[in-house]
Amino acid sequence: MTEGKRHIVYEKKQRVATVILNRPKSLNALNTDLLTELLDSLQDAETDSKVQAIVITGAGDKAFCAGADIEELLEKSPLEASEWSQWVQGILTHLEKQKKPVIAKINGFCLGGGLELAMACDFRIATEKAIFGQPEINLAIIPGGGGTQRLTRLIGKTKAMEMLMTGDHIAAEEAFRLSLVNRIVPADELDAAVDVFIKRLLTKSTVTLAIIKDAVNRGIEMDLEHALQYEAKCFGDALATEDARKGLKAFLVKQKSPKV
Ligand code: CO8
Repeated sequence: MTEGKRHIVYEKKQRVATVILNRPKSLNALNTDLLTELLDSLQDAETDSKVQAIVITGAGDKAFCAGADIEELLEKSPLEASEWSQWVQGILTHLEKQKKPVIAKINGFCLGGGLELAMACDFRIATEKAIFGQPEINLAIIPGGGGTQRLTRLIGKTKAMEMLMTGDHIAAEEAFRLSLVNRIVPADELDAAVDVFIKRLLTKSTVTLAIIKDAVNRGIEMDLEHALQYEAKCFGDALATEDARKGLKAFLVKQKSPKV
């Protein structure tokens, strides 16, 4: 399943596709080849109907991802940098729009482009030792993979501005307090914690999960009036599904919903 891939390990097991960023010697830094392979893996996971959830993680025990590959960045002209930023943003937006739930399993440093990647996922589950940050300012550059925007939306302007302008790292506990991550667990419990979380999701209606995801992600970009209208449309879409018919009827005869 990883044929032709040098910087990504891609596996599919029991309805879950796992994408491992695999450049541990560079703390899984994101270069163009890795990002191309990431996109390719995501497209496969999206189109494979057997896959119902996606996990993204980093190889080794030191880093999820330490950001964009700094060596590669230095080679770019300003125009190339801007075009590359748009290309990366496109991949991360593609990831965010995946219908299937995506979990970032964060096993260490989660910095710069690495945090941008994690923020495009639906959930972030991290070890207690994980470290987060947007340190680009310390290189006199800025995040170009959506960091200035997604971080602000996730944790609010006050703390986002502080993280972006100081470049300071924050510990996992602080990331949890800021709602940047969903769970923090001891390192040796990370695999189990992600498995338990995914198993919960897999008991739910796949089509309804996709509708919730779309309603949240689109609604957050609208004013409340339009967002509520959109929610009402999604509510109708959900009710029209076979799963909703089964779920509602099951309740009335005091049975569990088929997938619960
Ligand atoms: N790019 C390239 N190589 C890296 C990177 C990186 N981002 N991070 C670490 N490495 C390499 C180091 O050069 C080192 O290589 P070598 O062994 O050959 O010297 C190896 O990984 C191990 O790193 P360290 O020796 O530095 O390990 P430490 O434990 O001492 O430090 C740190 C770990 C704190 C994570 C440190 O490596 C560090 O600060 N790394 C850079 C973090 C950073 O600044 N990230 C932001 C990069 S810019 C960016 O992400 C912009 C995003 C723009 C677009 C979005 C793309 C998706």
